[in-house]
Amino acid sequence: MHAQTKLAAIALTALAAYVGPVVQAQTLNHLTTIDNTVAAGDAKCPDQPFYLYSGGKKDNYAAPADSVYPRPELAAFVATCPTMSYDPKTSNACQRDSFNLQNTRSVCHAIIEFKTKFTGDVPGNDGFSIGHVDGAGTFQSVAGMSNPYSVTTGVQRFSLDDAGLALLSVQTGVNMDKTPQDSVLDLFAQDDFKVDYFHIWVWYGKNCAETASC
Ligand SMILES: [Ca+2]
Ligand SMILES: [Ca+2]
Ligand SMILES: [Ca+2]
Repeated sequence: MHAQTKLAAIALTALAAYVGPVVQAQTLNHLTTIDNTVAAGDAKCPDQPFYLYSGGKKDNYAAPADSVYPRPELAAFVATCPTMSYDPKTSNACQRDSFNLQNTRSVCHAIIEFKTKFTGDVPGNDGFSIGHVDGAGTFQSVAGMSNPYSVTTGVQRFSLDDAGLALLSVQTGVNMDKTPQDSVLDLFAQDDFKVDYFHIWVWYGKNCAETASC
């Protein structure tokens, strides 16, 4: 093949390979890339071990699907949207999973990590949130983002900012008002992507009975 023609063919092949969702802006809510390593959490909270809560296996979306375990309140949230497991290609479905947290502590530091990829029909209107569905059925947001797949199809890792840590502390009983059954972190995401796994590392701190700063 003539050299110039060959270059044009390579360019066309590259263009054809890049057929995916239009890149959408990702807006972070109480998330930051600062201090998003375990070493940073250990340094911020030197007297505390971390707890790692996990949903799904880190298996690059491999079959079989990895189970989700949403509690009833989360399963009922936007019940018209079908719940998806971790891993399968998904369109117009919702990711729901619940994690039982400690219930008499503040949060000193927290990191989330997940892997996701766009697989559905309409990009640009999707979201990924962690929080808590309260007794009235309202999702009390702690942190999250729009268009979770838009920056990379690889692993993403963030830490919670100070406001996010304060919101998570409320869910983990800093005010000494949470029962174990209600100290749960809910993950809710929708609706055109697949998720390989979700991890959250939490370093706990003191509660209002132990500190004068509450
Ligand atoms: Ca799997
Ligand atoms: Ca969508
Ligand atoms: Ca997986």
